[in-house]
Amino acid sequence: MLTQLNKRSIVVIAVLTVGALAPRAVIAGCPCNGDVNNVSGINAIDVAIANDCAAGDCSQCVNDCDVNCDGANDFIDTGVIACEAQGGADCCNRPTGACTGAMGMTPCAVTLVEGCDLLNGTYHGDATICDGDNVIAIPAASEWGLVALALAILVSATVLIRARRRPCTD
Ligand SMILES: [Ca+2]
Ligand SMILES: [Ca+2]
Repeated sequence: MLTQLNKRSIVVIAVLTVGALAPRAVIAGCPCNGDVNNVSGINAIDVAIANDCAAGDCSQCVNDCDVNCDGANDFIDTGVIACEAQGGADCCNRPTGACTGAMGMTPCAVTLVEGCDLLNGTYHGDATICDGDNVIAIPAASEWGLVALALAILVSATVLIRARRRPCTD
């Protein structure tokens, strides 16, 4: 029999594993419109406006500053606009990573490489995220798969062993 703690641990591990393995959702119908001030197409001013919004001041957003339609105004939107301003394609579905030292962003911010470069930050690679001000690397999906498989085998073995031992205990 699994204890409550074990059940909770398994649920947490499963959620983390599924989250890490799941591809970024493509939000149907999202216009991915980087022209957030609705003036002069998409340029560095839109980047600055979205950056301000991610930092808490969305007063200059005429169009929605949640450019990738994920429900959050963050530095990923800044990166999406920077990508579009530089003529990039499919910017709302590009990989993201941790960026440090970029103008107007938090000390460590998750964004697109285009946004990080445009704001003179250091991009740490697509498989990185921020833990507060620090950059951490996410294991590749294959590594997560192996971890999940190893945990599943361990849990199954534990359950089987306990089930066989139960009549002799208590
Ligand atoms: Ca504009
Ligand atoms: Ca967003």
